[in-house]
Amino acid sequence: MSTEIIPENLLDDFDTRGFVTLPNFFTADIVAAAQAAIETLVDEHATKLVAAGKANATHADAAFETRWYQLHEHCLTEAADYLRAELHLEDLFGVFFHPRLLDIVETVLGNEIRLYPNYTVRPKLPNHEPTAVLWHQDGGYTEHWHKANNGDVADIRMLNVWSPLVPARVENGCMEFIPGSHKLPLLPHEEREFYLEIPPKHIEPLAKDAVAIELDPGDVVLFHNMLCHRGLSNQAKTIRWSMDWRYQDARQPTLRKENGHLAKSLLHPNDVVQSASEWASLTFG
Ligand SMILES: O=C(O)CCC(=O)C(=O)O
Repeated sequence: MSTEIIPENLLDDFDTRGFVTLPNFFTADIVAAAQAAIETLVDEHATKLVAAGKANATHADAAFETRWYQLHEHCLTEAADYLRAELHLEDLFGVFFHPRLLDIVETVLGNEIRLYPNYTVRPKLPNHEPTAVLWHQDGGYTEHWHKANNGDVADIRMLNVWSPLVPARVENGCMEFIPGSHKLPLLPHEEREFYLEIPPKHIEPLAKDAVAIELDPGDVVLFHNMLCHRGLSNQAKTIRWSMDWRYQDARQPTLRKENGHLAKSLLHPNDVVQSASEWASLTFG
């Protein structure tokens, strides 16, 4: 593997702060393909909503940034907060299995890499509590929902990736990170109506150092599984579409019932997802 493709100081920054941003990482054609893939899903969804009498039109000419809201205007409580099982689309292969991204992931995780069974597209609606993600460490979810124990979670070697499909700013609900918080053990997570949350007494002393991660389509941020982070609420009038996914050292258990999909491997090269059509033939899990 050539080292010149690895941004300078990536490993140092990642180790110190728990995250690193890669501006302009995906080329315009990869971003356009991902947006088109999501538009196809929105189209299918629109047809179903109209057929069910929940939307009065498919709003086919509406902009990507507004259509999801227009479709759900009369059934907001039914709007999906995220899309997961739907993401086995040929046009998303270039994102999840991006060779240069996987080379960078390899420098952190080693050469056995799985796409972890938690890959998501989020349409964050304006002023919509179910899509404002509260302070958490990803490990908190694995422990709480998947009954892993705290120690197992802390040992998981995972790299999270987040990339917007529209410009993400504080106003429309970008991510916020607490630099260095990945070095903490797993903090308590309490169940709220829509998400888990690190309770105020644990997070408030840390949150004064939080930084907003404002990114444009094509930009990518890599962050540690134990980093304290949240997705702000969307105060704008348009939808904040984004993607988040994770890679894990494939030699470890996922601590979930799903096994994910192999992205890179010297030990089992034949089990690596090879092509867009193979990705589209697989299912979430
Ligand atoms: O996109 C968001 O608002 C939250 C995403 C998140 O918490 C994550 O990727 O772990």
